[in-house]
Amino acid sequence: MPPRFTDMDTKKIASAFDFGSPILSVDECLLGHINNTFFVHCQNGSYVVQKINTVAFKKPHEVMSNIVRVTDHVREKLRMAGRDAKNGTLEFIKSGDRYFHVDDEGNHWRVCRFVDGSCFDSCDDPLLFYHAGKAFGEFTSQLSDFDATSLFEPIPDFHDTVKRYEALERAIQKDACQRAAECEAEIAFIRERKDACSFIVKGLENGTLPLRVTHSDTKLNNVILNKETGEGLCVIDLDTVMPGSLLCDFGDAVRYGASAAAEDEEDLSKVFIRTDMFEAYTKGFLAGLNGNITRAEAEALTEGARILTLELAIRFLTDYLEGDVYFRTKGGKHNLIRARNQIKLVEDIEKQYETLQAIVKKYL
Ligand code: GN1
Ligand code: MG
Repeated sequence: MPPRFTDMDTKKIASAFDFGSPILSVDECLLGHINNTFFVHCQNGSYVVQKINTVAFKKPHEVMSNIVRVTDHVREKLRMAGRDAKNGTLEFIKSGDRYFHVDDEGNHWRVCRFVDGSCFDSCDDPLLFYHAGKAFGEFTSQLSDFDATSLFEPIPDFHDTVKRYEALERAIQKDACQRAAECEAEIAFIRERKDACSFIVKGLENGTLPLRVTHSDTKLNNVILNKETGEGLCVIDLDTVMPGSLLCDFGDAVRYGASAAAEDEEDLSKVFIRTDMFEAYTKGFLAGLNGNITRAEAEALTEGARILTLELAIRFLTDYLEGDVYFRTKGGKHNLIRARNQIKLVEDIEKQYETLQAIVKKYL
């Protein structure tokens, strides 16, 4: 169980941030595997309060610097386009002269205004998934004139699949929890795909793939949709905004939202890519990008989906071997179940590769 928001926390937060009116109540948000998130309801409106996970994000000031710069840029773009700049991007509140507060126990807290809309952990409606894709595409497009190299890398080598692979090999060698024997089949599956791990990394290095500002965690539940129309309203969870490849943003979204099952579904017969959902996201993402995509990127979208799914399999398996130290789990074999699930999805993407490529081609 994640820690609850205590009365003490309420007092700390109320004295550190100016909410403009007293706190009436607090609810906990259970989505997300990294930070602890709470909804704080005040007389004048609601706020999202987060305790930043400083094990994952070792330099919170760099995370907040990225977020504030990027949201300012997006806000300006929305204003210029005559769109809803108030709800269209996150707005953080300062504590003194900083965008976070460190309490006496060393916890890092931050607060942003709550954006009212729908947030889904899963969906079966291609139109909603189209809108999610469009929102993430627009986000990339709005930042296409932002100097990606000026951003911090909040988690170094976050989507460096080669380094993720090497970390897995180290975890296998160390076998800190004597779990490697149980994972032989999964390890073999990943080892057979070692070469695929370098596709995006090399593309960025040799310039065949452009370096862009990426969101880097494009799960369906990281976008708020308009409650009435289903249209994209606000891209959230901006901790991992950093320089990278658009293929990671596309691939991560598809592996999560186009899968027929949740990321931790144990019954692998339920885990496969729904082609109608893949098509909806592709169409939306490309519409949102509005031409801000190169031929090389577009042709590699399916490969991006395969690699990101493989990367998550690698990360979940590494965490299982290391004793579940990174992702929040329900205990037991949760991370191994997630890794098996992602491996099944890689297999299915490989099986349906030609079909998925034909879908992408329809929209180019
Ligand atoms: C984490 O926090 P959340 O649930 O949005 C993780 C992502 C993974 C995802 C898997 C900072 O995202 O990279 O894809 O879990 N975020 C971080 O569900 O590691
Ligand atoms: Mg999230």
